Amino acid sequence: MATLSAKSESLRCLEKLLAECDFSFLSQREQKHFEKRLLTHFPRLFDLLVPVYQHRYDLYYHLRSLLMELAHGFAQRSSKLKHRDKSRLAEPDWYRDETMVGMACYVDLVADDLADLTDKIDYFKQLGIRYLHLMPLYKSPEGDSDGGYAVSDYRTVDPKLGTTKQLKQLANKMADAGISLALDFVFNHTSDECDWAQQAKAGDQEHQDFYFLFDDRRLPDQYDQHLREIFPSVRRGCFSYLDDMDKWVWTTFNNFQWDLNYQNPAVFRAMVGEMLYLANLGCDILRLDALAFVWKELGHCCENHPKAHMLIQAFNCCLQIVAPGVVFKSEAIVHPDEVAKYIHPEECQLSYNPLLMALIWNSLATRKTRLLEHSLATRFEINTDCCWVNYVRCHDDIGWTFDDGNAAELGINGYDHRLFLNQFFTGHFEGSYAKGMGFQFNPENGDCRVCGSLASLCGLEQALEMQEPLLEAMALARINLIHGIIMTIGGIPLIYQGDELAILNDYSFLHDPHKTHDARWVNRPKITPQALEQVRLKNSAAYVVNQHLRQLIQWRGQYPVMGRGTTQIIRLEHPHLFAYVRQTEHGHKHYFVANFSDAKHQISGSKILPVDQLPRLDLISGQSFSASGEWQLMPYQLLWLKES
Ligand code: OTU
Repeated sequence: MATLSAKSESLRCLEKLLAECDFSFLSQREQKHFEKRLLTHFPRLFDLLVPVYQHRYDLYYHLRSLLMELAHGFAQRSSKLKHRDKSRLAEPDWYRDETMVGMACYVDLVADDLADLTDKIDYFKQLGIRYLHLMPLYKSPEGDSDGGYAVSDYRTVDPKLGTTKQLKQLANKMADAGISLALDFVFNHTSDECDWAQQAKAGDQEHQDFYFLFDDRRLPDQYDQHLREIFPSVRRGCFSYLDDMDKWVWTTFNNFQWDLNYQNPAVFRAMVGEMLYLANLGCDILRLDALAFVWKELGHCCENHPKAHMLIQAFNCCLQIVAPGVVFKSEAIVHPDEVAKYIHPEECQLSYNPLLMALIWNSLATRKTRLLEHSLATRFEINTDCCWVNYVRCHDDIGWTFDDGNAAELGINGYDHRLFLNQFFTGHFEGSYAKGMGFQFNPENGDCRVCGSLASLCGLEQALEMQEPLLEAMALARINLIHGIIMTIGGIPLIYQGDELAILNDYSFLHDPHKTHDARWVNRPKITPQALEQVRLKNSAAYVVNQHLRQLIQWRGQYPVMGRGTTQIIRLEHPHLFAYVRQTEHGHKHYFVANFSDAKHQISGSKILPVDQLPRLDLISGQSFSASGEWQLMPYQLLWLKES
């Protein structure tokens, strides 16, 4: 009866806390509602926080402050959002809808500011976008702010972009247009200009305890032995020296991004406050930035620690109490075994799918599908209440996060293969069509990642330079193929700004002293009116890609199997083809076959369709395919065989 007694312990604790807390700022009705939520979720929150903070004599005090934080968050949640919470609770898997298609963009790269973006909502709506991730738009340091991921104040919109009021208006207008808003919850670190960091610099002990500050290198040296270097070209190791304080501070990323110390429960409580503030702005999805790093312990690699999971679940629990209509999206760009561990209805309902992303690029480089098929066959399936976010490009670099074991099973040496992929996508491999740039080369282990826009990595930039129509056609076929896969394989497709226009690399960052050291800016282009104009020019690259994407989105939205269905990877064992099937619980099926090579390939239909099936229509080519036939796939062709 261990769980029963544990539960009663948590409820006893809650009873005491409630007796001490003054919620008079809530109406009687609201108090009742809030306490009901607490009764349901507090036991779990308690069970998560007690083991994490058992070393703290003052945990009870922190729980009381946390309860007050939650109550304030609840008080500040508008009735409109509470109403949305109610409907989401009635349909908790709303994000699995077949019409869900996402896009990620920077406010100032697609518009002048928030007000201008509000006027441009129709652009996204017309394209079929149902969720928009706005890259960090909070106050951050002038100059280099890691693209906004160094947050100075979570509660202030970057004045260059507008005001909080405008952000709320935008959220409202987006909701009216049926578009969900995703915002970043950057909770692993703050900028060194954040109020907490400023107070720490001024000598305030309470705020120094918000970070990992060290008087000398003794502990940093011990930690460093086990840590991976994320930005090795910024500095070696994970700590930065602070001149003014004569101390070392933990900085996983840039020197100006100070890691928060979650061993201190005050940090958890404070960040819950910031999280609820963001939720109450009216966002639907919170993207948990760099979530793998939030728990640090000596002797551990400090990524994916079991306590990181407990913390994230605890954050989610707080969300269930105050803003249950909001879901978490995991940004774990780590080993696939570890990515999977963040995905759970009580942890992160959504997760980027970095394995699919990396292996799609791998298949384009090698023209082979073995690793893609072999890895996804066992790794694609996740909790059915959760959902992958499938993407091919984002604002970051591409990291080759496949499993070396899976590669070895096919006779591929993971280490050597990554070297090849970096060579290929930076255009250094003979015959490569890709024009990418290396990112964060680590001289110690040869590790490197790749940056570049979708179009440039697919060969469009090279083809246009060479003025080779055939190469251009191939590049466009590659783009269309991989857009087709993220649209159909199961989960929410997430398009990256400019990819709907086949925008090439933007090298202007090389002349900006605040950006030149960070090659990721090559894939953060400004979407100019001229770029948008391209779409009108029939047969321009932008036109071809855009038309295809629109068509895919429209088809996707027509078939429930593209929403709340399941995916099965078909073990074709064909060197160049990749196939999967989507299925509803009623047995409706759509089949997909992709050719990852620049040559034609054949396969017999019976390898995909059961022999007793009627011929099926391919939505994309309009041709019919039967189980008894030999199917011929053109270079980079994708078949979408709907039910007849
Ligand atoms: C995230 O990415 C953001 O997406 C980046 O834009 C930020 O710079 C960074 O966090 C810091 O806020 O290192 O190169 O999963 O790969 O979290 C990208 C591990 C990053 C990291 C990922 C991080």
